[in-house]
Amino acid sequence: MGKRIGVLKKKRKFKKILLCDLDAFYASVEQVDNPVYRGKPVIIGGRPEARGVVSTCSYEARALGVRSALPMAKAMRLCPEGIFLPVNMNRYKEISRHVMAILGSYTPEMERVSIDEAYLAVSPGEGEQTAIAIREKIRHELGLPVSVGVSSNKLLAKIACELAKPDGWSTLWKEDVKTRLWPLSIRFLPGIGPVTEKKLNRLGVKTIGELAVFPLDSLQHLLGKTALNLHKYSKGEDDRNLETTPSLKSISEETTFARDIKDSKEMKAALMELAEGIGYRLRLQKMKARTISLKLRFSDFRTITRTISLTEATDKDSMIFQSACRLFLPLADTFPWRLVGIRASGLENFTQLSLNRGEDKEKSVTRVQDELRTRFGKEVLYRAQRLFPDSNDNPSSKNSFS
Ligand code: TTP
Ligand code: MG
Repeated sequence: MGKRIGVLKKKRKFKKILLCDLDAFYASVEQVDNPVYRGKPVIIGGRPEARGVVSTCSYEARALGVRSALPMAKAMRLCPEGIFLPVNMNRYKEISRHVMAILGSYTPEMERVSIDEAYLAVSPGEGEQTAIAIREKIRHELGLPVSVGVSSNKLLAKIACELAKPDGWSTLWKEDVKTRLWPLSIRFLPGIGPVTEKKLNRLGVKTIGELAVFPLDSLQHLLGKTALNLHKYSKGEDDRNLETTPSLKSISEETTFARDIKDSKEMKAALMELAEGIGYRLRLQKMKARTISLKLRFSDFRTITRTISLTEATDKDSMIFQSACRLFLPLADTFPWRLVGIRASGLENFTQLSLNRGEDKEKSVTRVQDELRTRFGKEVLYRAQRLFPDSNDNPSSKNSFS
């Protein structure tokens, strides 16, 4: 009878959880941007003379004992041949936005944990294939290695990812707990830092398996409230939900001029740059905007906004630029201006059905530009109109804003 009840019991299918974490993130970005650094010990951090510490380092440097948070001076002693670089945060943030946009294109259920790490929840049958697809896409589009852990909860997905590093993916299921989780050091568990590790080690608890069989009341006596969670973790149990990021409502960019401007041509050049920035970010997020707003601040700090609704949602630089120009036209004699901004709202998700085939000329030029911008930063892009300042079509070649 009991067995028949088991058959009748509805089988619940749980979503699979993925943890994606880029490998040696800052160092890998530098290695992509500067091919001569590839395969070498690259160490990113503060200046040694200012008692700077290591932010991260490539796996080649890790092999020599260098680690995050180590004093830079010590890293130099350990690795005199190393390539030591400062933190180029703007570049890492730009790449991070692209990584997150790629991850977000696989599922709306995503929790961003840090600059290079996010949890995703996907349909029950799609864990492994999504992990493979994500790794290929990030490698292909950005040249970066990412490790992915797949499981049924956040804890096991995170540990699976750590076991797969660098540049790999793996699974860790509840049925693997005894064979694969229990032999690991307790340091793999969230909430166990060096202090807790020492306390537990003193009681002879070194592995997760030893923690799992340690009496809960003794653990509570030693560690207080955290004990219960740790005990659950040691059995591979974790009921934390994904804290998904709210969906994007608008994308805006603005620029304050180095000096107040009066020239409509300079304004249009600024609008073009802003439109390109917004178009790029829309395309990264696979979004199109239905509404474009223009924000103008005058020299006396008065600020106005004007808005236009489009008949068709767009992610094209030219359409964003033209809309902003239409909004600006009636205001062309309201100078001097201190600041200008563009906002794209009424955002809609769209799935790019075809990447290369059947796209118009503007689309294919834009795609190449986006790839360049992603790889080398926006400074690499010089549109023809900036290279040919005297052309009639060109409103202004001067880039007088910051
Ligand atoms: P992590 O993902 O912890 O480290 P990582 O990507 O460099 O290496 P891996 O994931 O392969 O172990 O952190 C992401 C970035 O955050 C890292 O590249 C640099 C920065 N960071 C610091 O600035 N200081 C730190 O102490 C740590 C741990 C990271
Ligand atoms: Mg990382």
